[in-house]
Amino acid sequence: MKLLATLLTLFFLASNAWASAQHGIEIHDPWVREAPPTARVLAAYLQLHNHDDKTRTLVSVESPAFKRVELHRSEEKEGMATMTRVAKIMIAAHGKVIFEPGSLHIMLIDPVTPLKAGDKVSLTLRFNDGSSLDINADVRRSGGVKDKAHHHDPDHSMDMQKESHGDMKKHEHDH
Ligand SMILES: [Cu+2]
Repeated sequence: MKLLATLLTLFFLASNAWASAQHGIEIHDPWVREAPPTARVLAAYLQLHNHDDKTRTLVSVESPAFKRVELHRSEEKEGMATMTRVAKIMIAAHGKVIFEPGSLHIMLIDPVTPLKAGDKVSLTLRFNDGSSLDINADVRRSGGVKDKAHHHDPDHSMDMQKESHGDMKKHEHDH
């Protein structure tokens, strides 16, 4: 049983997914968007899967790499991108919640040291039942998803174009 647990851990680490048998929560593909070294705020994204028969509620996230961490949702209101703080996030039984650019994100405030692509950020996800889950998020340039909330960086839109080219090529190969 212990060996199985070790093998499962290795599997999840290799596929960049984290699971907690304790409460049936699985985290997929956590990543932090790289920002200029002077940035005071970064955003983390991930997918939360709930394999349990009960709703799970994420109440907070902590990281030793940041002074403060908040749960946020980006929205477009009357053509303006806004961010609202979210107190908790419910993950329905056998449901999933996706944190992605332009929508839900984990707001990482005041980095202890500047982070760059390739670095790892450890995050602790806390749930309302007192349980928690430790994960590592990769710092990356972009997730390839269009981000309406942080669209003011001209260099960044060039990255987006490069990425969508890459995706198109991949699709051609698939056919
Ligand atoms: Cu935010």
